[in-house]
This record gives sequence, structure tokens and C-alpha cells, in this order.
Amino acid sequence: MKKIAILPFIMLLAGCQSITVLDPKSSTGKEQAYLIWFSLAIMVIVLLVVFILFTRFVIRYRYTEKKAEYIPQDVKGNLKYELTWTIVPFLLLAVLAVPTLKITFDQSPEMAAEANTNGVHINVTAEQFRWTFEHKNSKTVHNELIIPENKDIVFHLSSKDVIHSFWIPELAGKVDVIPNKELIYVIKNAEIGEYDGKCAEFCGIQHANMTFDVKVVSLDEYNQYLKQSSN
Ligand SMILES: [Cu+2]
Repeated sequence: MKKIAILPFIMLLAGCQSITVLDPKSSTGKEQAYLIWFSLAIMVIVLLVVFILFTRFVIRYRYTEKKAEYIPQDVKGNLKYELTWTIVPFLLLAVLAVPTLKITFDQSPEMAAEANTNGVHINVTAEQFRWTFEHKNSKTVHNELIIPENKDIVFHLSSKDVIHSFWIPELAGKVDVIPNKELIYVIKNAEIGEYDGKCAEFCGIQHANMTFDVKVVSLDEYNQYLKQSSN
């Protein structure tokens, strides 16, 4: 009986095999995963301190017959404690803010006009319910993205209809794809392999089927691929 109850969860997990962000295969994804682990580490430190103090106080100040009549001393602001619990959270947030701001600003999608133009450019057009990838020699392919390894891949994202979201979980986080506004998003140093891509913004009845295959290949293979005809 128990086994049967667990089965759907195992199936769910198996289905999500390539939808993982914690084993990133690009330097962009690695920076994002680093932020996740770094903030988790700080949270765990805070959690440990709180729970250790909590447990200690629960045991130490628990009700006993002896203490039935005990009235604790009324203490007014203890400067040492007040300073500690003001300065420590401030320091923790400051430490967290430095890499978060740096990586977030470095990686933020940009307006097309302001974008750095170095790298392999690919036009990405989202529409209900498919993806179109146009390479620099105008080679155009639907729902299949081939890119070279170890390069800056500069995606020019635009939508023909509603808001979609461009997501290759193993390479980088989600980026909104917005009608009438071209955004530039760069994924750096992808590793050779096959990955899943999908639309991550509910965009209509066939949203769940708006997926694409991603293949990272060597630069030679990519140049070969560009020369092949689109079908
Ligand atoms: Cu969509």
C-alpha cells in the first residue's frame, strides 16, 4: 500500500530529471546556483542560532513547582544585546547583498540598444505555441536550439503575441519574453550536452507543450550546422 502511495512522487521526480537548476551546465547558471547556495548557507546559520537559543530557553525556563511563584526581573534595554541583534542582521544582509547585486546586475536582461554585442547572436521569437530560433546566417529553426560551447550566446528575445518566458533550467534562469520590446539575454560558457527548454509563463491552452530541445555542440559542429539547410 505504501509503495503505491510513493509511486506518483517517483514518477513526478523522474519527469523532472532535466528541470534542475542546482546542477548548472553554464557559467551563467553556476553564478545563479552560487547565489542560491550562498543565501541558503546564511539562512541555515540564522536558523541554527535561533533554534539553539529557543531550545535552551525552553529547557532552562520551563515551568517547575519550584518556580511557581517566581517573577522574572524586569530588564530594560540591555545595550549589549540591543547592539548585537541590530548589527549582526545588518552585517548578514550586507554580506548577502554584495554578490547578489553584482550577479543580478551583470546578468539582467537589457534593452537591445544598450546591449554588449560580442558573442554568438540568436534571434528568439516566441508565439503561441512555439519557439523560432534564427541564427546569424538567417537559418531559422522551430523548437530546436543548437548553440556552440564556451561562448557568450546573445539571445534577442521577442514575442509575437502574449508574454512568454524563455527557460533552459540547466543553463540559466527564466527571462520574460515580451511583445513589442526586444530584450537581450546572455548565457555564457554552456557545456556540451542536451538540455530541455520550455516556456515558463502560462500563455494559453497549449502552454505546457511549448517546449524546445537544446543541444550544445563544439564550435566546429555549430558552424557545420549553420551550413546545413533548415530542414
Ligand atoms: Cu508561452
